[in-house]
Amino acid sequence: MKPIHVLNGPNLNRLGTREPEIYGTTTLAEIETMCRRAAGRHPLRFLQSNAEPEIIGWIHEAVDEGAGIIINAAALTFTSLPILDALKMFPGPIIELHISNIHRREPLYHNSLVSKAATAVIVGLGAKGYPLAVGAMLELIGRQKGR
Ligand code: DHK
Repeated sequence: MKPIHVLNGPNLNRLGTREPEIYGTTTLAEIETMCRRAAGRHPLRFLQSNAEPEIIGWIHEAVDEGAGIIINAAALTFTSLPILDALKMFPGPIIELHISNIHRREPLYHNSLVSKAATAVIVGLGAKGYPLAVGAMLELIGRQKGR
């Protein structure tokens, strides 16, 4: 079974203490546990980096061997054309995810480049958005397989 890639961008390794009024107090390790529980027996790669090139490398890895991508590119969502270009190479479903509702925040956070390649977008559900995205991804790849 091809894995689902869950990719996390800059500063998300600080979840738990980072601006809890916006991002809550759930840590990234706890989010990983929630994702693995939601994935059940389906293989899952759960990764975080503060470095754009590393995230691009993982998208390329998913292009070669992944079933689906769930991506919270954090601030790179609004700035990174290289990440958008990499996502455009991915043949499977892509779910863009944000813990906060970016559309209700400062205009800085309104124009997502990732959305231009995403199949679907989840925002504002807090850490719970992650296991929900995994459940949705299992359906999307199941549907894709069943086609
Ligand atoms: C996380 C970040 O780090 C911000 O730069 C985003 C996103 C929002 C989130 O809500 O998960 O814009």
